[in-house]
Amino acid sequence: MSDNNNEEIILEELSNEELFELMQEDLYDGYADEIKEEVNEALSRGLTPVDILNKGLVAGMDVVGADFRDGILFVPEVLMAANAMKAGMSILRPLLVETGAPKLGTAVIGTVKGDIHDIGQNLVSMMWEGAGLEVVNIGINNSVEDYLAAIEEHDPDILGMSALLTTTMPYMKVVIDDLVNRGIRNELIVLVGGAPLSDAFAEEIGADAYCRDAAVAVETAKKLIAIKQGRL
Ligand code: B1M
Repeated sequence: MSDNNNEEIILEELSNEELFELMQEDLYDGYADEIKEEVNEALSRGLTPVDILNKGLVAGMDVVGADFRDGILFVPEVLMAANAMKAGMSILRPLLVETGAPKLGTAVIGTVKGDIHDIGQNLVSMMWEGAGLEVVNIGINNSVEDYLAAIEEHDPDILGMSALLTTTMPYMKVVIDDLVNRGIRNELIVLVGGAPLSDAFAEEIGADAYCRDAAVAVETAKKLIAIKQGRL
């Protein structure tokens, strides 16, 4: 989709399906400004933030991921797509987090050492905030010491860790083993996520659960906090 083509498109005239398709194409092309306009148009039609996220932005990023894997796209293009994704998420964020849900507890979340992918964990942070968790997002490339410092400072109910690379996911076990050695593992609910993980991996490293996506992260957090607080 070129800028010229975009100028000819009147967003208001598109069907919802066509609008989602345009969002996917513009995300692929890394057009942050266009993505913002399209997200705003979708919102003005009463489409829900979750639908806009999943049917527009995440669906576009899935295509980016496949073409990156197949050598059709390279890091600079993927970075532009990631920027466009963040531009769209910045509009949706306040809508996703301000649901007035009662406070559930506190969570610390961060991507593990060696890994700079943060879109997924930012999304989980937003959805957790929307569900009533106070979320401390410590960003990317976190060492054991970074996680420990955040745990000490914020005393969370949940520790969330994200990894998108097969080479960085083993670091989650390094963090959990350290928590065990310090005798604080059982004070925390440890949830892990990221595309290359699985339920079996989470069990193997001693996490409480693997969360396939942000919606599962919300359900799992609510359930395990209720158990921790003796409500289930
Ligand atoms: Co990278 N990258 N990347 N990348 N990148 C992947 C992950 C890859 C699968 C692409 C591919 O080959 N198809 C591949 C990994 C292969 C592997 O390990 N098996 C890969 C690679 C190889 C690399 C580099 C090594 C490339 C290179 O330099 N040669 C490099 C590594 C850098 C590093 O981390 N050290 C690299 C770099 C990058 C960019 C910087 C260009 C950019 C990241 C920008 C950013 O995040 N700010 C990038 C991107 C964007 C991707 C893809 C295309 C998209 C990731 C994404 O944002 N998805 C990705 C391909 C893919 O995943 N299909 C790819 C959208 C997001 C909403 O989904 O992150 O899965 P996701 O999050 C989901 C769930 O997984 C879950 O909930 C989220 C929302 O539903 N979840 C959690 C995630 N974290 C959670 C934590 C929780 C709970 C749930 O805690 C409780």
